[in-house]
Amino acid sequence: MGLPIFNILILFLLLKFSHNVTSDSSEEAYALLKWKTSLQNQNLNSSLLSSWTLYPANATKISPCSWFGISCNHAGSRVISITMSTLGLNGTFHDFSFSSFPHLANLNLSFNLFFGNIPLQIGNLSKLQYLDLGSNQLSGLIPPEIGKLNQLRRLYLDMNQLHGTIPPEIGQLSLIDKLALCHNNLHGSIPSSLGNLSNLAVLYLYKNSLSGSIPSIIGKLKSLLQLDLSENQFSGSIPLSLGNLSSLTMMSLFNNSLSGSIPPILGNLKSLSALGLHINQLNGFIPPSIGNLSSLRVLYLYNNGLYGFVPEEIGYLKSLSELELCTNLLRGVIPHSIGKSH
Ligand SMILES: *[C@@H]1O[C@H](CO)[C@@H](O)[C@H](O)[C@H]1NC(C)=O
Ligand SMILES: *[C@@H]1O[C@H](CO)[C@@H](O)[C@H](O)[C@H]1NC(C)=O
Ligand SMILES: *[C@@H]1O[C@H](CO)[C@@H](O)[C@H](O)[C@H]1NC(C)=O
Ligand SMILES: *[C@@H]1O[C@H](CO)[C@@H](O)[C@H](O)[C@H]1NC(C)=O
Ligand SMILES: *[C@@H]1O[C@H](CO)[C@@H](O)[C@H](O)[C@H]1NC(C)=O
Ligand SMILES: *[C@@H]1O[C@H](CO)[C@@H](O)[C@H](O)[C@H]1NC(C)=O
Ligand SMILES: *[C@@H]1O[C@H](CO)[C@@H](O)[C@H](O)[C@H]1NC(C)=O
Ligand SMILES: CC(=O)N[C@H]1CO[C@H](CO)[C@@H](O)[C@@H]1O
Ligand SMILES: CC(=O)N[C@H]1CO[C@H](CO)[C@@H](O)[C@@H]1O
Repeated sequence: MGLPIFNILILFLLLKFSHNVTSDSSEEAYALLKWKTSLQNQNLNSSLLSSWTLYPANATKISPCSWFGISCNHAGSRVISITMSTLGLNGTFHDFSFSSFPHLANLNLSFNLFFGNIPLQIGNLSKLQYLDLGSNQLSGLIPPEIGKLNQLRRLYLDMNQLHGTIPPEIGQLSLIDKLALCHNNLHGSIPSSLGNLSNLAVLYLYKNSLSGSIPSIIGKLKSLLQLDLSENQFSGSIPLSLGNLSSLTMMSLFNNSLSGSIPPILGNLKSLSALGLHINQLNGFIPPSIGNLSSLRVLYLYNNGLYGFVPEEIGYLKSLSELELCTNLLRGVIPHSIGKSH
């Protein structure tokens, strides 16, 4: 006689459990559909977004988990990834309900036609690890709320029309390893808080209107492999602290207004394979320690005010395949040994 009650209890628990599961991912489904209707040009790749519908033929519950570009956790209860690159999608984030996706780890909408601002509600995606809004037509400021995304590992906002300054709050993203804000209209200086990003391997800030001197705190980023600050308006001298970036494989500082001489300590960067200091106002001698950069393949120093003799140590660079020194005040002959490196 106790058995039916037991069954009813099980049934009740099952219903309650499945009700919870359904309501989580169905909220996400409704949020995605609301956003979908706001997207212009949605017919461009219509066959792909046509899976975004409440009642697909074989559906047993309302869930976005089988929709194009959407991935869920194992339980199928929560959206963890939205990946819709290169779909020609034109729209804004105005109708994107950021607070509906508390488990989202990956949001990749790169190479589309999204425009308008990045809403400050983006800070509500508290589980986000990968955020790629690169190669769109976004404008406005980078919201400081991005600093709340403390699980973030990659932040790509490159190739947009973002303006304003780099929010110091980005320095709170302690897990980040790739930061690309390049090819926007950002101005102001590099916030010193970026020196806190101890896991940073890639820092791309090129093609903006950033100014001021390169903060010496960049030399604290011991994990850095690639540093590209080219095509900005940085001035002042190259900080000596950059000589501490012993893992660096690429340093590109070209087309700025850097002055002073090339610090001999850059000869410490044993992993460096590309060094671009061209199109600046650097003067002084080329330091012979450059000959210590045994991994160097590309060395561009052209279009500066460098003078003196080209050091014969450059001839020691066995891997060097591209060397551009023209438009300087250099004297003497290119060391004979250089021919051997070609
Ligand atoms: C529904 O069917 C399609 C193919 O017809 C399949 O790819 C998809 O995984 C199915 N969805 C579910 C929830 O079974
Ligand atoms: C995107 O949509 C907006 C608003 O409808 C429109 O003004 C703009 O021209 C569209 N962009 C492209 C590249 O089609
Ligand atoms: C986003 O997707 C594009 C295209 O698939 C890919 O190249 C890029 O690495 C992705 N971004 C991130 C942060 O994973
Ligand atoms: C981050 O950097 C700022 C500025 O350099 C500094 O004041 C702050 O104490 C740092 N925070 C952490 C957590 O290291
Ligand atoms: C240098 O940067 C300026 C913008 O700051 C740009 O107009 C110019 O074309 C760049 N020059 C080269 C040679 O890349
Ligand atoms: C760079 O390293 C030297 C020791 O090699 C240290 O004295 C100096 O403070 C470091 N500079 C920075 C900015 O970390
Ligand atoms: C670096 O280069 C300088 C000048 O060529 C040389 O005197 C010095 O010994 C080199 N240092 C190392 C660590 O190789
Ligand atoms: C996956 C796919 O088919 N993407 C296409 C969507 O539309 C844009 C613009 O027409 C194309 O460039 C993509 O290749
Ligand atoms: C639900 C939730 O966390 N909402 C927050 C989203 O972000 C805005 C702006 O930071 C906050 O004001 C909300 O409280």
